[in-house]
Amino acid sequence: MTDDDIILSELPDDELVQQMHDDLYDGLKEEIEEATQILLERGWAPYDVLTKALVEGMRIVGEDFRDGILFVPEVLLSANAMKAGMSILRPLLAETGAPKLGKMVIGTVKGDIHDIGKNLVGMMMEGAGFDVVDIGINNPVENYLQAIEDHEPDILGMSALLTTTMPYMKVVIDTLKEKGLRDQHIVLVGGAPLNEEFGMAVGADAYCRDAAVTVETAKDLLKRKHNQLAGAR
Ligand code: B1M
Repeated sequence: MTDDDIILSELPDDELVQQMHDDLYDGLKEEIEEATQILLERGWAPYDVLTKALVEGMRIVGEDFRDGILFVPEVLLSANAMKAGMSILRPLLAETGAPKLGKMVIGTVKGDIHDIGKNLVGMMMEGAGFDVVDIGINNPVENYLQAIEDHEPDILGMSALLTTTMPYMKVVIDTLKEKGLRDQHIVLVGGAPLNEEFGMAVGADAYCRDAAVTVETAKDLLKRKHNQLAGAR
């Protein structure tokens, strides 16, 4: 049977998810959209579609990119297919009647154009009840400063996927310190090459391994900040 013969809606869940991994690998945007819809119609939680089908598929793409089996043009197609699936899930994940917990500005640092992880963090934060201002990719420090001035966020989030761009997070944090702004914001950093030690070394409040951890960390640190402020009164 060729891929053309496969009727996605006839596959059982486990085979459909497997097929989604293959379709993501092959950058098949329309198939990813269709399969995402099918899983939702079958009652899958949006978060499960995101993590089990899309993120896991991208992990496999990442391995073969690393090993020189896939190249930039192919990975771009995979990324576009992933984004198409994510845009179906986004409104569902963001559906929450809860009062707003706080505001986050998030962006990928200068020199870096990876945005899937950042977008996912933004989606999950919205879903958890935060207002999210996404300033996009390749952000010099001036963009972060401008966004802070414009939006007065509780939290500043930075993403970096390259070992060459992650040090730029320190440039942003040091500039916030110089301007006396650092203590007014919780600074969270994330991205595949980072770790806890790096987060501490650049002066962030926390390193967040993934989107779910970002949500928990943001809630926790915000609560602590509110408690501190209440205690100081
Ligand atoms: Co790029 N790339 N890429 N790439 N790419 C990596 C990062 C790489 C690890 C692949 C590899 O193994 N070789 C490698 C970096 C190696 C290194 O620095 N050590 C790499 C490279 C080398 C490059 C180029 C230099 C390739 C080239 O041109 N020769 C180039 C750089 C371009 C640039 O930025 N200047 C490049 C380009 C690209 C594409 C454009 C083709 C595409 C990006 C498309 C897009 O984003 N719109 C791409 C992709 C897709 C990848 C991989 C395959 C997948 C990244 C991804 O989307 N993952 C990646 C391989 C990998 O990571 N293993 C790779 C899925 C996503 C859900 O996970 O982004 O980790 P992730 O996000 C997670 C967490 O990290 C965390 O939560 C997210 C959700 O759970 N998180 C945060 C992320 N940001 C956060 C922010 C927070 C909190 C948590 O704020 C609070």
